[in-house]
Amino acid sequence: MKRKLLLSSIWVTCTLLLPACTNENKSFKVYPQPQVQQLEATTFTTKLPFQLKGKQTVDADVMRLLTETLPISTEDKALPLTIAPITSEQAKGTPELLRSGAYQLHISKKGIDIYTVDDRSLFYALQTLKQLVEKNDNQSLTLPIGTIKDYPEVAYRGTVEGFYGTPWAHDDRLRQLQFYGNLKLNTYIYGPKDDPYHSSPHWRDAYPAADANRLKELIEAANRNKVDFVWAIHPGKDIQWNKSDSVALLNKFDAMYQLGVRSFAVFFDDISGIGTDPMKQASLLNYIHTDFIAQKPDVKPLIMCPTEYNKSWSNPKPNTYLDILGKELHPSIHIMWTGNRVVDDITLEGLAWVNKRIQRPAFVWWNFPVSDYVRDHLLMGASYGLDTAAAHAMSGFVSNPMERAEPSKVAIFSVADYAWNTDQYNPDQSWKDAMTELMPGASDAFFRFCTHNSDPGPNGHLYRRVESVALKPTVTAFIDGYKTGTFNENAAQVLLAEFKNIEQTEQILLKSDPDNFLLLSISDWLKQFTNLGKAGQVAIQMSKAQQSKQADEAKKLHITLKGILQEMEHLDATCNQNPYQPGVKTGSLVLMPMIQQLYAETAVQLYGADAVLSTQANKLYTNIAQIAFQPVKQYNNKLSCVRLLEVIKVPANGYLGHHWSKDIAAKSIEFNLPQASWAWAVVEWSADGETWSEVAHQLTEVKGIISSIDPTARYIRIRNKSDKEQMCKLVSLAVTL
Ligand code: 14T
Repeated sequence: MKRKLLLSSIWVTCTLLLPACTNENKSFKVYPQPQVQQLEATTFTTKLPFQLKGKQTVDADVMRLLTETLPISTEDKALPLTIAPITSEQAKGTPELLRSGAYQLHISKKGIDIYTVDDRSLFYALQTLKQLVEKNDNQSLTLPIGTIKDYPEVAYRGTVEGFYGTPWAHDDRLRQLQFYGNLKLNTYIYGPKDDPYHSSPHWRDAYPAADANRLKELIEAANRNKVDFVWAIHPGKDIQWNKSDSVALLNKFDAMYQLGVRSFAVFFDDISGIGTDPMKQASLLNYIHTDFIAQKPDVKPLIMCPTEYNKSWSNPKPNTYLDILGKELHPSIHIMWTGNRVVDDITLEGLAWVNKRIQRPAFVWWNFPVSDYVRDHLLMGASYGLDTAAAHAMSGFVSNPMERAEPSKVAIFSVADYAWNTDQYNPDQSWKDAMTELMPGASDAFFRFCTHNSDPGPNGHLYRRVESVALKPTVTAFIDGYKTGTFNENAAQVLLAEFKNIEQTEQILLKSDPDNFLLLSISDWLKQFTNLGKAGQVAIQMSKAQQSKQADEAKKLHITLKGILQEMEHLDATCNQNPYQPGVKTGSLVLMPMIQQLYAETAVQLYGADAVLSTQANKLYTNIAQIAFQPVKQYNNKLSCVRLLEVIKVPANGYLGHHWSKDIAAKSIEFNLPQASWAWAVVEWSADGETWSEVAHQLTEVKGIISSIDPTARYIRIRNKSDKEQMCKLVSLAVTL
């Protein structure tokens, strides 16, 4: 109380003319974290406006940001805001201060000095200033005193909209671009796989007028936020390598240039056939470079995504694909790279390996938090697995996000932190900062949600994330106790409290900000999260009843739990019904497995072993390495698998199918393997996995339902009976029990 009074009296006397000083010792947080931040504990408060000095002409975007941040006036008493170029003297010892976007900001009671390299520097200095200025109720401003010296570690930072699935909505993109400007991200690569004018069949054709207008709006929004709008083309599925296609591509680029695009990319990912030829790719790209890019002084260097875009898919032999690109491609052309695998951590060793082959630093395409291979999950976890020593080994760093734009901001926030100030990057701190920034009114609740919605679940990329980390030891202790007949009361209390919080999370978040776009876009997962909280509480109570030999109470709670689990399955079967991984999963790494284990274990104790259906570690029954880790889904009495994007190579005698252990007969098997004909495939069943018989059917293609299956079958498979490798896609393969 005393302190407050004292402060306000100083304030009254000082704010009349001179800026006032207070000693509030607050920490001024700037995102992304500046390279050098030397701010004193003292702040000053002023009612005076600021007057531009030095560089007087600033562009409209900078002016807008400036007037949003400070009152600007030409009155004599106004404090000077001086803008000047960074001098070589200032950059002595820190040549990074001469990079595009670098700035130096100096705040004192006498005024503000900003030193810049280019327009982007000024824009970034003001973004920093905007985060530092505190606007008080009485029109005065409070500012810290000190200096910030800042520059980006990685030259190109941002996102690549490169996922499969519904492209981002126009409004989502506009919000993203503003977000990027705030976070000093300077790159947005436009390449949604499902835009037919980006890829086949229409890459040669001009956009319809309405689409072109929307793109123009996006380009303008990008410019306002000092973001390069990079327009990418994906011609490799049907390119003919003739003059007419080269001209078609240049014409398309020219049309995009007319719309305002000043940065271009060509993607050759996920194609097969003649499009993959590295010599042809290089000569087309060099032609684009010479006849288009180099002709236009305002166009940035070309970016390309290679066909072999990760180590696991690349030919390791010398003088093959990557070496050819390295040798042939004009040195200014950037080459993208996803890491050692399609979806993976980024390591210095991994980059060093590819850089040597492509003879330039790779432009990193980080496949996180993209979820197009696990569409029923949200990837809300921390952005870890990024080598803090790797910045010098990359020319750019862009994240491929989720089909849901708003929740992707959690990861994108950290991508900004990592790419701007790489060696000081702390994934956990950055993750928490993201939550505070994105959900200021309910960051604890948002943290709880993100903590339990991180892991993608089992997937073909073998990419996993930690989830529910803090709670995991408690979960393990509780389950271990339960299995050995001891009830861990302490663990139970901790879990009950957390599940109660989980149950309330949806409500807390929506109450804090009912119209929040991020929350609206994850509403199905928030609902499922509420169910998870309810199920968890009942599961613990049920376990307690069972262990204290209250069988009737345990049975009652077991039925209650069954009801909640059915509700969760219903939501999973009715919401987010995309054709790949339909459904809504939450807490799938730690919390749901715990609940399911308690549910199953209690069922065994109450009703005997036969009550539970278990599958082969929930993986496909297969001997094909490519799909060995594909998860099996179980919904009611149906075992199914996820639809895959890639072509499966089925070797001679290769098979894929299902195995279940419960003593129960299969009612039907349902499957769809396009590009396959019965010429090589045979459907077989077995009781023991050793002796196999053919399942009789009248189908003419590898698609359909077979209902008469021997009741003793516990294995079902489709096998390549030919002596050659065969190709097929996997749309569905399911057994109903
Ligand atoms: F271009 C690449 F760098 C890249 O990553 N391409 C795709 C990308 O668009 C997609 O979002 C990402 C994550 O699923 O992986 C690549 O797409 C794939 C990956 C596969 F393993 C498509 C088929 C695959 F089999």
